[in-house]
Amino acid sequence: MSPQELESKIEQRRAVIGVIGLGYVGLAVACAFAEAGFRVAGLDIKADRVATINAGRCPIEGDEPGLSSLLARVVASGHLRATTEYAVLSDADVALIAVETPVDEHHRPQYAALRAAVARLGQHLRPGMLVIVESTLAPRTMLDVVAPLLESASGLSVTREVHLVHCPERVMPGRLLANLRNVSRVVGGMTPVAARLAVSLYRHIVQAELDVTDCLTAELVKTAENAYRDVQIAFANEVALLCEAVGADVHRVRTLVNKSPGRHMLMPGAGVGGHCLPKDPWLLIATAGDGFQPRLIPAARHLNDAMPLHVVDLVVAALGEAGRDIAGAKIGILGYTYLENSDDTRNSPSAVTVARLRELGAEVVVHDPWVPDYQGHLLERVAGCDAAVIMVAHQAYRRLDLQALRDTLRTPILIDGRGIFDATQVRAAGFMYRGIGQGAR
Ligand code: SAJ
Repeated sequence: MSPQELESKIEQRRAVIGVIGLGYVGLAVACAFAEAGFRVAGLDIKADRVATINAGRCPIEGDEPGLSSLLARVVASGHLRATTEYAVLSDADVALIAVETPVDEHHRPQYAALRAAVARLGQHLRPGMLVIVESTLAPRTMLDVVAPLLESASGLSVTREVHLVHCPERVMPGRLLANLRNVSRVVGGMTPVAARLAVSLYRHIVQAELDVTDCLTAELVKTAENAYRDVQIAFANEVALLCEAVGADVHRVRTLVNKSPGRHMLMPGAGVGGHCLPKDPWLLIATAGDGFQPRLIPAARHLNDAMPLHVVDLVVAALGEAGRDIAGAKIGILGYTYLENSDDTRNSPSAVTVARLRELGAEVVVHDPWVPDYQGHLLERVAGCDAAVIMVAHQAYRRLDLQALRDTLRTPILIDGRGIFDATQVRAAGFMYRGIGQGAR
């Protein structure tokens, strides 16, 4: 199939698209292309996930506006079918890879899923196909891992016989379809023709800009945009720790800093969780090699990862002032998701705080209105606790009845990990109050 033939198949929506990996990224993009009128074969190794999708049900938990109804529609219309069989790719004109690319405990990229997907795709690759990798990749992964593996598995050249592109996803839990449609995308082509074909494809589902570049630049943009945010948050956290040390209120400082032109200091907090920020900075610097030793980006990661433990320090100090030891104390953790008003618990900072408190001998109860295991009546859950610790800025916690909370605790300590309370008001309600970045007593 020539590029011209593929381009006209794409233009006329006759191109058959295979999407490998039906997680929150792959499933959303599979549904979007199906909605645009393409025939889409979704591929996943999890047979139960495949069965759920073919039954027209969405396997993604949480509140994803429009996704469940869209999935039901495109499955009913026959535009989307899921399978575990890679053989369906033999009929595909486009193959899109959206599998996980985690890092291990040493922060090194784990490409087992990516390698498996590329190798199995290679066995069904035909000349003229367009292959797009949406997974987030360390710089040079397309050149050093994906391209060689695809060529050896297929016997085809990724510069002359097939078209290879890296188009990193920019979705966000809770806004999967909205981001997919409205956020600009970087289209990194192994060749200009590949990039042009990918642009003609994405034009069917993306209303925002499609910025054409090369694969390496696309890898750097995605990982750098998240490392950038992680460093910004780490800066806010370091200023918060400084404010505690010198007896100031970081929220007042931040408000006034942000009145200075061009300043946008982010919020200090109890930690940085989720599927992007804890991982992408490590991917960004993973292939730096000996010629370059990153300092700022790892330091920011370590600083942010220390914040859930800093919350424990605040709890221990407050208990000490109240004459209680952490061992044998009962601590109520409010919030277990990684983000406010979300049900997503991936890389939850609260998990780190809870583990450490238990290591120190505390009994810990967890409440979170968005997590089935931790739902329930808040005041009942934290009754008899020696401290209530705000780990997530859920709307439900902003409306807390402080007097009722004070009456149900055994020791009236409130630790504010997300700056959602006014220290003066909390103290007026009879609490001992400690907040991240709030050194003023
Ligand atoms: N956080 C802070 N302080 C802040 C902002 C966030 O401590 O000022 C914490 C949050 O509590 C959370 C973590 O950082 O634990 C991540 O929060 P996030 O708002 O960055 O949300 P994410 O992880 O879903 O980030 C996504 C990313 N989007 C993609 O990867 C496509 C990120 O690039 C976006 O910048 C971010 O959404 C966004 O702007 O909403």
